[in-house]
Amino acid sequence: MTDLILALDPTTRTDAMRIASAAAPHIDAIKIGYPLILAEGLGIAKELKAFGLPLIADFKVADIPNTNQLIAQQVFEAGFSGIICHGFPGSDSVKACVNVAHDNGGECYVVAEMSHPGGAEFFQSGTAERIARVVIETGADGIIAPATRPERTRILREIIGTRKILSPGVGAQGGDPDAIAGLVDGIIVGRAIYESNDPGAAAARYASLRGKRT
Ligand code: O7M
Repeated sequence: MTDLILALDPTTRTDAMRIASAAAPHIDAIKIGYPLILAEGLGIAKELKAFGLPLIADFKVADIPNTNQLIAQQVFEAGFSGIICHGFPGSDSVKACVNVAHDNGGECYVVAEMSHPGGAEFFQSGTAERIARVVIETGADGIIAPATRPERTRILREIIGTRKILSPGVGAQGGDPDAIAGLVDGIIVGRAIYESNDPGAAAARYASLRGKRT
């Protein structure tokens, strides 16, 4: 079964906890990043852990290896089970995040290609494919690849084999769960759940649409 990952990007603790609570029975993981953490602080991670779901830190870490390592250490000390970094800084920077993640029993995902229209500008000149190969070289756990362009995600799947693909862009960005769910290990859904009048029902609907990984 393809996982359903909630992108929890509201900017107040009250909204975040209300939405997480309603969605929790229907989702497999929660991803948070700058919107919520800059608004409410890193401590929100420990509160969200109470839902008993894997918690992924989406900081798209993109620095030199030493700084990446320092950031990743803070992430896992805060209670996260996964971290997302960028691949374009190079394999040594990715490896720094992978090492800290694995030392802490966690996972590291690398952004290979982004889902928005501008994501086609730089990632599609061979960069995404090179980043996918960095994932293999560094032992990272998988990639982030676009639900908005299943044809590109299919190409990246051929490079990364059985490593995981988590795929944002379903819902608000127009990605079709039917077109992507069979190709990936997890779909990431944000606004289509957290902006819904009934986030629990919206999460249940995406849970029923995500299908099986083929
Ligand atoms: O469903 P949305 O569009 O409201 O939210 C999508 C989430 O996925 C949001 O948290 C984005 O920051 C994130 N995301 C993308 O939308 N596109 C990408 O290419 C990559 C990510 C992401 O999660 O990167 C790790």
